[in-house]
Amino acid sequence: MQTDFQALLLEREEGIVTITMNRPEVLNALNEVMVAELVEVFDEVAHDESVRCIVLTGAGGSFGAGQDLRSFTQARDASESTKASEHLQQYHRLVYLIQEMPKPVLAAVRGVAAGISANLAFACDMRIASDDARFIEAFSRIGLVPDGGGGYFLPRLVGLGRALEMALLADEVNGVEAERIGLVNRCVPLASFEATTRALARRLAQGPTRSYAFIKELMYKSLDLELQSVLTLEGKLQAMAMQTADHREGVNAFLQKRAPHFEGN
Ligand code: LHQ
Repeated sequence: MQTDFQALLLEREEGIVTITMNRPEVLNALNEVMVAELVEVFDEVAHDESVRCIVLTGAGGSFGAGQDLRSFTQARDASESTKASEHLQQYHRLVYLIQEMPKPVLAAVRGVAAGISANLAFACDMRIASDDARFIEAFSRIGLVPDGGGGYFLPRLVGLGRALEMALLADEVNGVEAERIGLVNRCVPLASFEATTRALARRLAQGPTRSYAFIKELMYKSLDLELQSVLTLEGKLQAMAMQTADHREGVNAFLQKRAPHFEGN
């Protein structure tokens, strides 16, 4: 796996790949290079069976400040490839890659997560925040609509009322409040943020990875299906899960009164 990136740091350990957005001087705002590199890495880890959990985070005390407005404006003024649809295509690829990733993707958010950066966190499977986290659906501050899947994930995470409030007012939601309204799974003190993130990632990386992939497929597809189709899909996925070695290991471990050791297949 390539590790030499301009705008990302990549760390790989214990089946966990940590992707760190790394432009701290602009609070990890996303430019074209960073988005292209994110697409490349997410695409690569999707096919790497030795990777069993992905952590997305930011360098230097922030998660990300959204689209880099300076480089975006410069490119637009130079009328480079800035038709909104072209620009968004890369973000949409990224959202699909996260959704279709056959293993868990955990967003680890400390500091600010604004605009598209916040929405990328919302597209992940789980979110852990530090108590200094600040989520800002910043789009309406600059006369835009939530992009990068925000219009899909946000109302599904917090309900339509809170989603509309966050998008219309673009006020900050802090980590504690984010946990209270279900925007993040856990909010932890900054001092224990890294250790807690690591422990959760390790736990996910040691889980039954194929079952996790099936769970993701079931849950995400269910959002757009009626009951009958969900039950049909459930049957198909359960049949596949029952063929896995980790299913057999889980049952054996239970019967033998020991902890399971999942290999991810
Ligand atoms: C930045 C940025 C930034 C560049 C901080 N860009 N430099 C957009 C456009 C078109 C099509 C498609 O999609 C999108 C998607 C989006 O993401 S729209 C939303 C874009 N993001 C924003 O509107 C947020 C802009 N940033 C802010 O409002 C503040 O910086 C926040 C609230 C995030 C943080 O505030 P502070 O903690 O007070 O930090 P700061 O403002 O002092 O920022 C530190 C530095 O980072 C500063 O640079 P400087 O050279 O002055 O020290 C900022 O200019 C730079 N920076 N965000 N998005």
